[in-house]
Amino acid sequence: MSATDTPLAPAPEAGAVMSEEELRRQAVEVLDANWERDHTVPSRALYPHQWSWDAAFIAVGLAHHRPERAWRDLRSLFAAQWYDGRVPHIVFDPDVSERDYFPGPAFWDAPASPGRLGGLTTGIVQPPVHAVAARDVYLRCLDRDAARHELEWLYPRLVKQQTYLFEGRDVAGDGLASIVHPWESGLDNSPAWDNALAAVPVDLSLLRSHRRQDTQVSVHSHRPTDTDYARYIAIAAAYRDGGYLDEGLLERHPFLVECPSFNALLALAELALAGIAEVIGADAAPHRDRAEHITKVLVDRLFNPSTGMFHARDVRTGQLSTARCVSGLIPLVLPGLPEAHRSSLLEVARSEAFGLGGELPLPSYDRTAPDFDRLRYWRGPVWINVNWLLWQGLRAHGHEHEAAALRAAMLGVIRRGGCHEYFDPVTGHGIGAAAFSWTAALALDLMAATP
Ligand code: 2M8
Repeated sequence: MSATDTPLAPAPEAGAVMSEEELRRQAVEVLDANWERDHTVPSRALYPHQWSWDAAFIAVGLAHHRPERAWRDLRSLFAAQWYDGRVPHIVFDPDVSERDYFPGPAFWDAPASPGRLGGLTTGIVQPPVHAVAARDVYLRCLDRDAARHELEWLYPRLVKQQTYLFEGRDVAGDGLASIVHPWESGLDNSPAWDNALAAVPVDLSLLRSHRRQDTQVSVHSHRPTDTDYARYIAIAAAYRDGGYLDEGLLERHPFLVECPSFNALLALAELALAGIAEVIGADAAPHRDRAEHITKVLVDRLFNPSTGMFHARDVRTGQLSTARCVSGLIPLVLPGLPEAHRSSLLEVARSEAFGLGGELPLPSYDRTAPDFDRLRYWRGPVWINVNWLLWQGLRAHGHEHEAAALRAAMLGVIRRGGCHEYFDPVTGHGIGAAAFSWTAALALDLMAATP
């Protein structure tokens, strides 16, 4: 395999722009090629298993193409849910060799029954965007009876997922969920974790005993540094060696952070669950109450009036990060966000740091920061999933004009570069894996929406 995934459709000529029809064909081709038995892989070479939040974004796109696969993907993921409610961040495909992805099942050594229901998995989680996806897929399905049946299967599992997060992971006891690993945020090497990570000792010898696989199939300078990776391995090993238990984490775990994006999505999931509850005849009120409560705590604990946006909080020190990351704008997805906070986030989003309204989608990190890195993964590049979430937020708050501009900017980079994993925030060129599932899926969703 080459350095990145081989594009499936012929790459457009330099400077060429695909028509929406051509993009639709490419997106469908990517999703079909990445379908594996009962789930979609994010990318064949780089990520050959099923990832949790990827599965949700992918389901949103599959709803436009193969709705039965959207439900299948979500079912496969939730079939691997642990008894305590956690939905693992990766469900490993037993047919993929341990050598093809690190850290694989042998490293995670997830407990056998009764700790989990089935399947080889990791023991950490990712942002809970699945209820939002399930509601979206339901709304797209023409066969409402069949879709309601799927929601009836998913609902208790989604509720368990939420309960695990807001009870099991409320490490600080303040009503917000903590992440125990940067991978749980989905924004792996975001500068949001730099302060908290600085306290984790770096043991580079871990990279001799555990060989990185990502840098074999991707460009090293785009991926997290070896220093970061050594820390990732140490933190994951610490959680694993503690039996994946969440009691007493504050006393023993080296990385505990409250992420504004993770918690905003936790609240948004409650709103989606309220909608699902109405469809299947369950009680929607507790979900709305919980969404309101999480939104309030988020505003009280993670908003910094001097930067006008949200920041990650290191639970071990109580300090808010000073980094201005796109995760700090994601609470815009919440319809119940107070007016002052909504307008403050918009101001930051429109500023030079993020450039909402410009030709390119928002970068993952403040463009004006001295350590802004246009190529390195979540430290600058444009990602379609977070922009898609912001687009939803803009629409929820009635900012139709800016939502339309952001939609055009997202489709613009994908039509020029193809369904890449991420995009250069200066040139808009596609980088990372070339046939990346969530970009393909969300492109289908964006094209189906009214501008
Ligand atoms: C990236 O994360 C994985 C670890 O989970 C990796 O770098 O190997 C992130 O972009 C994450 O958000 C995403 O879910 C995953 C698969 O696309 O890749």
